[in-house]
Amino acid sequence: MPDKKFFLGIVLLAVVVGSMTVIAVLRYNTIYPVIELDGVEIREYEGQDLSSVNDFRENSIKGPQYVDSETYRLAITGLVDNELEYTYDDVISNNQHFKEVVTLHCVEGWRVTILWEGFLVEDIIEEAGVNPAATTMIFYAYDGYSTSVPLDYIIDNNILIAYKMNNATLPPERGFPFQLVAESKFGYKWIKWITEIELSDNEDYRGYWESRGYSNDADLP
Ligand SMILES: Nc1nc2c(c(=O)[nH]1)N[C@H]1C(S)=C(S)[C@@H](COP(=O)(O)O)O[C@H]1N2
Ligand SMILES: [Mo]
Repeated sequence: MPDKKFFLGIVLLAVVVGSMTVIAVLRYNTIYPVIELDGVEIREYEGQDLSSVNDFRENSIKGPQYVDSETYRLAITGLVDNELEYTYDDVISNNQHFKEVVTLHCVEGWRVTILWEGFLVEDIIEEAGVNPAATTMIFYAYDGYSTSVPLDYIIDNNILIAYKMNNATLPPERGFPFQLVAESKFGYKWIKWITEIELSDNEDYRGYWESRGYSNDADLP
């Protein structure tokens, strides 16, 4: 019966083509996962071309972290008059917002130019009352990562903590809720998923990559 063989052949072909398509789509999404945003990201700002949220290479020490904005707390600790804890909404509603286009350069050789929106680190720590002995800010993150920068660097350069990039809320992959915009420093100072800011007098503190051989000042050449 040639009809039956023909029919079986068609079914077999459909199954093979179908499963190959499914495998291809799954593979593509694993290699190039498309990040979901709360809106359409802008790709140009005041005449300047911007990179995309998808142009970063994901190489975080433990992969993307999924932080719950309801239970999230940002702690201000160390050499301060009062240690404080803020919720996500506290940070968003109690500080003046700023926008700035800044390029992140990773030591691996790639870079991305992004419109960042956030708050001055200086404003966020102000209420805690910084002790004059503090010289260093140590940042800790949800994935166990840490890094540090001089307090003067933060103040003199109006360094921001971002909660939006290219007009969209930071997605989990890019550091939700907050990433440090460590302008003029290599990417490993741009800590994502920030949970704590410690004021310290320990200028020799070494963060995750710094303690593995990367320079502690991380200044771009
Ligand atoms: N919490 C945390 N922040 C981090 C990292 C990390 O592994 N964990 N990686 C750093 C590095 S090396 C770079 S280049 C930037 C951008 O990394 P991304 O492309 O993985 O977002 O995030 C920085 N912030
Ligand atoms: Mo990096």
